Amino acid sequence: MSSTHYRTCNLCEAMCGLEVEIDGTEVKSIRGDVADAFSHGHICPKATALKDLYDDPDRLKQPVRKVGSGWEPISWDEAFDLAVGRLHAVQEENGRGAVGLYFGNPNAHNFGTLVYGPAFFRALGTKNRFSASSCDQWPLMLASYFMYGHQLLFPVPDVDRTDYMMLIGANPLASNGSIMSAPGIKKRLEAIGKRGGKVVVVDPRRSETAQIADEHVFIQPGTDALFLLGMLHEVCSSSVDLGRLKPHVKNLDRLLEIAKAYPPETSEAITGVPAATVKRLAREMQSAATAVAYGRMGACTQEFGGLNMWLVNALNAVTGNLDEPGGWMFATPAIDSLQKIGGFGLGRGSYGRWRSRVRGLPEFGGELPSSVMAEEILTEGEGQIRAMVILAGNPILSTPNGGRLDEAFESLDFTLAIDFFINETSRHADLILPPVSPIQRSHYDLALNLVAVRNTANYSAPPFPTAENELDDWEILSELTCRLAAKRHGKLSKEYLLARAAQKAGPERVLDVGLRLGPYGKRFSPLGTGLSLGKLKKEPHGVDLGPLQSCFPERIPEAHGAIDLAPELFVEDLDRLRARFAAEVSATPEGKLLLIGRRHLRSNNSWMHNSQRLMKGKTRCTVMIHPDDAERLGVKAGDDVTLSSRVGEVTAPAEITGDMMPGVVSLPHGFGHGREGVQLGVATNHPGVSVNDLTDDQLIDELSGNAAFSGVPVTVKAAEQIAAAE
Ligand SMILES: Nc1nc2c(c(=O)[nH]1)N[C@H]1C(S)=C(S)[C@@H](COP(=O)(O)OP(=O)(O)OC[C@H]3O[C@@H](n4cnc5c(=O)[nH]c(N)nc54)[C@H](O)[C@@H]3O)O[C@H]1N2
Ligand SMILES: Nc1nc2c(c(=O)[nH]1)N[C@H]1C(S)=C(S)[C@@H](COP(=O)(O)OP(=O)(O)OC[C@H]3O[C@@H](n4cnc5c(=O)[nH]c(N)nc54)[C@H](O)[C@@H]3O)O[C@H]1N2
Ligand code: SF4
Ligand SMILES: [Mo]
Repeated sequence: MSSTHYRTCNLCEAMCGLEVEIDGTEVKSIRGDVADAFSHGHICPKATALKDLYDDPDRLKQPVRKVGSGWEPISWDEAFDLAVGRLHAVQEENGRGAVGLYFGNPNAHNFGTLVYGPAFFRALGTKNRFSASSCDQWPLMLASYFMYGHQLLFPVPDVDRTDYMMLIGANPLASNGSIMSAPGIKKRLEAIGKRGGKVVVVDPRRSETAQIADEHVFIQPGTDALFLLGMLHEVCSSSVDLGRLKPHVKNLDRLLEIAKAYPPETSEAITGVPAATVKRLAREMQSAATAVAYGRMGACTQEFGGLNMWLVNALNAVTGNLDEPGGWMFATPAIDSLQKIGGFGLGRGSYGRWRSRVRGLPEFGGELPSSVMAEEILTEGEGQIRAMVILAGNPILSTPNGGRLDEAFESLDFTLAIDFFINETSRHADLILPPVSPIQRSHYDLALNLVAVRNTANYSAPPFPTAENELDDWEILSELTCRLAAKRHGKLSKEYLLARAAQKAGPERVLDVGLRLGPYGKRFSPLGTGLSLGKLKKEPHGVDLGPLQSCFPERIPEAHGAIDLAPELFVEDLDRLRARFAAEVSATPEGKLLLIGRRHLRSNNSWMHNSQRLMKGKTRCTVMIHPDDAERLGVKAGDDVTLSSRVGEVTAPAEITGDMMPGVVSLPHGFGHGREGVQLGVATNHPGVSVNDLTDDQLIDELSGNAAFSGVPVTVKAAEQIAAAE
């Protein structure tokens, strides 16, 4: 007999409510939950692929150990002993830093790993920690850390109430929004126009979002900082309105001084955005009743990502839109990770407490940039990484210069992957520990509610009990932590006993305490209206907690003081910007085109390509190129073109489109499944090539250490011509 189960989709940031038909342990169907407090029935095609993921015959259900060139299933007990034995041995011999750790994107959608990850990291005690964040939103977090005093004070565009929204380097129609959890974003953006407002997209490609916007502005990849300085110049030279936050900011004078130096006329030849357009956009933003400039992936993952994120924040502040309805706001989640509860709570962040061994790049928030991973593995000497733990990540396809990382992983003494697939990265592992499929576990969005456009709370219970032999990520992590503690300190040690006690408590306990003590919690309404886990369990469609609320200055950590409109570190980075564009009128080196990426609604980074339902149709791993460039290079639609960069070369079919800015080519990330040893039946039939075999580990935003995926100079040639010449 089938039953209906309600849960939140874990695949992207939109947190859509799902209605899942279950029969025993069989998933029959997945639809949008029209009663969901946040998504009201919206879903995208990926939601139904959660069933494919659950049913996937390639998904591992038991630990496997590498034997020769194959794999052998082993018991959990053996697997845990093997993992802990090897990690401990490597660290005993070479020091704690000899084990590196990479934390991938799906962890942001998994409260079990968010709760149990930190104890495992502490137990490993390595300073060689990496994550997908340094290939993503580090610049934004760095700006929040230095401007507002907390790396997790993520500003969110108040899309539902704004009159004017400028999207810089974001394509929510494909991504469904990022650092902007907003299910049904298309409707939300369209509603801005319907209430008399305007949407502007600044992007080197006329993206899906640009196509529904009121205006699209082409920009040369990697030059957004100059565009934003031009905007700031225009706004600041007429009037600055800090509104009620005026007494709580510092360094406004410094910001004004900087803005003065960048009239848009001085940068139009570099950015490709005419000065007259910048002036008009600045006037529009300034005169709109409410407005927000929102910068995301495309603006973060470039050489000046840090500057961009500072300038976006500053622009919102000087137009009076910081922390105001319709502007650049902050969520107040039901479990507030910023809140200190009895001394616990996530730290404000840190910067530069240590540096990477080889390149000397600073730590941020306890992590080093993923771009240094390969060199830290390959460069011999004291402190070299000899073993890696990969937790829900696929860095071979998702970090720059994946080819070099491939080589690096080959050289390791031991690799542990916590993943349910044998993919491009985990094929290097000596041992893979597979968690249950996401649809099988309980779910609460601990991280994404911090970046949502509306405050809601929703808990999903597991749809059916998991089988005896199946473990969730948090169980894997906590068992590793316990056994590591036992090995190092013995079974009577404080470390071991605490780890066992934490394991016994389970992550739901943390949810309950977090909800009760949170801003809508039971402790504020003892008569029972406040939130607790028990209360949320009775609300399968979640609860609505209302629109975003202004929260400054209260939410700024006391230790930080005022909002810093021009932090020193960022101001100093302007020298690098000046030097970079001093000699060049064009951002593009002679004879090259600039490479950017793109997302597709039916992809999810590198790991949902094993669903037939999502992969059917035309090949998506194409090189988008402007007709003028194609003609000049003698490339016709569908021809194979070869792109080469400093680090590598890939060949993919051309897709000629006037949606590209001339001089710019685009290739999506997350493909490249043709590597030997990948065991993904569907994905390997649609292998594509990896854009990160072209992106460069040496090309980073030097301020934040974030990878610079946008604006990589590449040579483009028709593959046929290369073959003929050889
Ligand atoms: N060129 C270029 N590169 C990019 C980007 C780009 O736009 N362009 N985008 C970047 C961004 S924004 C990101 S976030 C990163 C993503 O980078 P990663 O996080 O490294 O990569 P994913 O593709 O998300 O891979 C996730 C892995 O986790 C596994 N997995 C999925 N769910 C679970 C789970 O519940 N538990 C466990 N244990 N494993 C799970 C999957 O099988 C897969 O192996 O890529 C970055 N790389
Ligand atoms: N379907 C799907 N959804 C996803 C993901 C996925 O892989 N597939 N990944 C998820 C993840 S991890 C993330 S972080 C989010 C990201 O979500 P978004 O931040 O919306 O990122 P993208 O969709 O990559 O859009 C980035 C845009 O920036 C543009 N761009 C590139 N370079 C530049 C530049 O130099 N300047 C400017 N102004 N624009 C530039 C690109 O053309 C592109 O349109 O999406 C999430 N959602
Ligand atoms: S938009 Fe995102 S959260 Fe919603 S159904 Fe699609 S993948 Fe899931
Ligand atoms: Mo991301």
